[in-house]
Amino acid sequence: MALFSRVLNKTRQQFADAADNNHDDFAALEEGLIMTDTGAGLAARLIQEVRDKDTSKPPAALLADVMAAHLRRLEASLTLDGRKPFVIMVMGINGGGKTTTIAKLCRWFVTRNKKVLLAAGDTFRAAAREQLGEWAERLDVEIITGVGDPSAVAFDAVRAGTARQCDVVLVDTAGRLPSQTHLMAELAKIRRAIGKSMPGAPHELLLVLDSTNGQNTLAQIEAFQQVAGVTGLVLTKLDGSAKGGFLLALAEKMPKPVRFVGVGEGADDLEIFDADAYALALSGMNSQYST
Ligand SMILES: Nc1nc2c(ncn2[C@@H]2O[C@H](COP(=O)(O)OP(=O)(O)O)[C@@H](O)[C@H]2O)c(=O)[nH]1
Ligand SMILES: [Mg+2]
Repeated sequence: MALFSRVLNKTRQQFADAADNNHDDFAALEEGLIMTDTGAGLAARLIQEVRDKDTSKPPAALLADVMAAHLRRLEASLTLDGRKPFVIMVMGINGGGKTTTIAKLCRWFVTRNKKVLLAAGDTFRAAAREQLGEWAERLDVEIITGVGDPSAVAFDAVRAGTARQCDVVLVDTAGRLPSQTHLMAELAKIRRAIGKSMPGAPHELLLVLDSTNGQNTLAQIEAFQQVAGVTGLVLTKLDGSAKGGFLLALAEKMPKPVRFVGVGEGADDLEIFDADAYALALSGMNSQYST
């Protein structure tokens, strides 16, 4: 079981400060939820659920149970299902952690004996291509690059991935904001190009969200869903976010599968989302494990 106690330190500190370290008091717990970006309405409902529980457990332990039950709606890991290559298109806003997440996913699959190919689909910036190239070298995998049209790079990469009998093709894309209509429309084009290269692909449309943005990420899900479709989420920078309560809002309003969470800048800093562990860490209930 993933122990999020260390990476959730900022959120837990924020929670404890807002709750005045009084984890036996319902109002204090509610304040803790609000201050970690759960949202006031939802925080009130969660605390009501806790109050309605007829047990002698301490309030914070009850809250951990209630949160875990809600967060379980986000649990759904990624399975390759024998589709070869399994094509993952990675999307998100600038700086959210797309390229780093691709490196982490690459490491994840390589250590599971999968043959991985990277596609440098962020053709806007030369630095982006170089960044992914460096990761490819470090992780010892092949990379398809190109200049100009990202759809062409994605198309070529999927074709190469098929020819080279790769298990996984990871397609990077340039960062874009929901307000940049033409760039958003381009995502649909990249998706179509991948589908032309391999019918049924992409098999996963992965949206990378920066956890330090808290609930602001919810609007991003909606926007990317509309133009390209979203089948899974990666929540990055959980280690630097004090807004870890936003996952509760996510579970309520936009329950997409959280495939992975990013917990640092290294290639190994990727974890599968575990609702129980997350709830325990957030409520401070597993502090006996914290480092
Ligand atoms: N602390 C932390 N930093 C991260 C994480 N993921 C990415 N970063 C950092 O965020 C910055 C932007 O990442 P990058 O992958 O280039 O974002 P992109 O523009 O979406 O491709 C880099 O400095 C990364 O090292 C994470 O999970 N935790
Ligand atoms: Mg990038």
